[in-house]
Amino acid sequence: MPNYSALLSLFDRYHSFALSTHINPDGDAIGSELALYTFLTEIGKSVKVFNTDAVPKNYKFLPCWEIIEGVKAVDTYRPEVLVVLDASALERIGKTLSKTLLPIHKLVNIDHHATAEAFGDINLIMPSASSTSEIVYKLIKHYQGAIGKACALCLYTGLMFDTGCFRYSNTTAETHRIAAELIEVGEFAPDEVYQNVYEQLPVAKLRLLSEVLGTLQVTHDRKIASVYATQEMFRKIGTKADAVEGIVNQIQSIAGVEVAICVSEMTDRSTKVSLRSRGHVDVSKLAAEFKGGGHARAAGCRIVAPYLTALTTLVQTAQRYMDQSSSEYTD
Ligand SMILES: [Mn+2]
Repeated sequence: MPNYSALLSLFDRYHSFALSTHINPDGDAIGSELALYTFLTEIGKSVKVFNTDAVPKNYKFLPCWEIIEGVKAVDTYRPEVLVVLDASALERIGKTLSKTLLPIHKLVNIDHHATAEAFGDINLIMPSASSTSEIVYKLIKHYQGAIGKACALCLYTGLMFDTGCFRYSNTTAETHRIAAELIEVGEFAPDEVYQNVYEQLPVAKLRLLSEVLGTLQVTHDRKIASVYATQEMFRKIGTKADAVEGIVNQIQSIAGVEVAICVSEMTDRSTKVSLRSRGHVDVSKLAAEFKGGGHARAAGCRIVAPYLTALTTLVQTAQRYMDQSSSEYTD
């Protein structure tokens, strides 16, 4: 069992806390952050939350989202304790923030990524947890045994997001038990949470999806599927590169596909990469070859090369991993 006590003692010892999470925050990042914010505030702590990127529109139904501040708001503020959530490396909270947001006493790292670095004074890294929200849930339960109503909604949102709505392999009986408790305590409607998070797509996102799907290649015995998105597509449709998010999951849903790859051309001419695996290939290792990270079945990286060059390299690397995994398989 992980050691919660070192972290829990900080909740008693210190008064001022700052929280942060990774750039391009997702449901687990915002959910775990707001859950911890709500909890710490309720036990009488002074808490501030600073993120590099703004709260995405579809998380603005969560309680207290307005309290999240930007990089500039840090100024000379120094919390006693800084808690970094769901970020596999400190730099993932953003270059500026990782240099300006410094704790006086303790840096805490709460994460569930398999590739997580132990950059904190206290590290609560649990790769077996479905999400950072699940870790925060357990932490609060150890502290006081009860979850607050607002906190429950934030935790549920994180849990739902990181399990792909309870579809991914990180979904367990325990995940469902926690979800059930959160629904009871939070008194929210799960279908409304789903609608808030997933059914808020701008038309441009669907137009982009249609363009990106037009680039689909299914190769290597139909086991590797790949797509790309270009700056020209973003310009034509009038959207940003982050609209690509999630498209890789659609590619992964093709029958028989083991590895799905989605690359996006960035304005600095580098290439952003999203990877998915059905299980035989650990894509976090594949991503790590390009200084990226993530989970065995969902990972990402950034490659300094034009997108088509990056894509060719990635497909070759994925093939190598698949050859390795199939030889291990038959041994
Ligand atoms: Mn997460």
